[in-house]
Amino acid sequence: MKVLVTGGAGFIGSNFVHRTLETRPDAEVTVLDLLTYAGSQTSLDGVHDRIRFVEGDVADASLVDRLVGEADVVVHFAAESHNDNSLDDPSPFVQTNLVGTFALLEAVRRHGVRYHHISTDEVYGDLELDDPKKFTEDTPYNPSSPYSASKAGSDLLVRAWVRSFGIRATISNCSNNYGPRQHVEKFIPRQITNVIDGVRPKLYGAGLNVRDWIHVDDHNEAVWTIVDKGVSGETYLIGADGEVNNLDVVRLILELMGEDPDGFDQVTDRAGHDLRYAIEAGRLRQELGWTPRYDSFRDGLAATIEWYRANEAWWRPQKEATEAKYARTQQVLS
Ligand code: NAD
Ligand code: TDX
Repeated sequence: MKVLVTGGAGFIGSNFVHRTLETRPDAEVTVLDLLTYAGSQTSLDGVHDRIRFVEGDVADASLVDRLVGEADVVVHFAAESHNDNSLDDPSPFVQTNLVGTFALLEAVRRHGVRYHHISTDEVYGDLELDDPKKFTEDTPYNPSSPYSASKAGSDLLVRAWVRSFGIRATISNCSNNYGPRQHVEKFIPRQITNVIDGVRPKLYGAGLNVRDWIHVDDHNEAVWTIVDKGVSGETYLIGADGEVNNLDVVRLILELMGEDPDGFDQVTDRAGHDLRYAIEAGRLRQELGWTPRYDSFRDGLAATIEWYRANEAWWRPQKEATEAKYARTQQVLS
């Protein structure tokens, strides 16, 4: 099976490539990645000689047309992915997430290739802390940030191309991922690498916001389950019942790293900060038989900390510029 993986040099995409090569000996992988600030060739160390790597833009229609024409299936991870960046400059989010998805859909339509669209639970907006309901496939779209609006728009393009043009496509909306090779701009790697550097973790506001954490390998296993067994035109939510608030995550990181659990700073909150995400993944579990393998967030987080300790050469080049950018907008409050 010839698999075109867009964004395969990023966090989730690179883990998808590693896992695919480990578990699917028949897969021939092509990665299409623009190598933005978020993409790194070193995330594919160990597999360079087993894949084809194409440096390029998912919004480049002629390049995309050629690569899609050579594939059996497209798994589209490439995106601008960070909410804070989308508040600073939304422009690349519209270009990559909307125009890029449009280019892929047109190529998929021309070539009749199977397409899987990677999306996020953020398209559904946020929940109150005490809301007994979680997001389901039927929850109305209500995105908050330029990032989540651009992802929501890209999902709607996919749905329209299924209905209007009959393309063979599925969509998955997953909750917050953690694990190896995640950029240090994101919450968990930022705090781990801060602690390694002797810097106090930075919590937005009071830290009561809840995220529904899932290990990246569980996400990627779910993606393969949907590619193999999903019904075209359907959306599947991916989540592993991992709700934790940010304050508890920071305290756990500090504890696991042998520091005082109260040794963090509260900093300026994110504008429009979503309060809570929570996924009901019943369709994926019952209809397609997927179950997550990582059942302990504490153990998964401890392994992730070990990965960052052992792979400083991977993250060190990103760290200074990332913190300099945050320093322009975030002040320590207490
Ligand atoms: P990431 O920022 O780590 O990686 C994105 C990758 O896409 C990078 O390698 C980057 O170089 C590449 N890219 C960016 N613009 C491109 C373009 N125009 N053309 C080609 N390549 C381009 O992102 P991630 O966290 O791995 O997220 C991957 C996907 O999963 C995204 O679609 C995101 O919306 C979705 N998602 C992420 C999470 C999460 O917790 N990180 C959760 C749910 C869904
Ligand atoms: O330094 C920080 N301190 C902090 O308290 C950072 C970077 C974040 N936070 C908070 C904001 C969020 O409540 O932690 C939470 C997680 O933040 P992010 O890692 O930026 O993730 P989030 O905004 O929840 O979005 C993530 O999950 C959904 C991914 O970045 C998206 O790509 C995905 O769609």
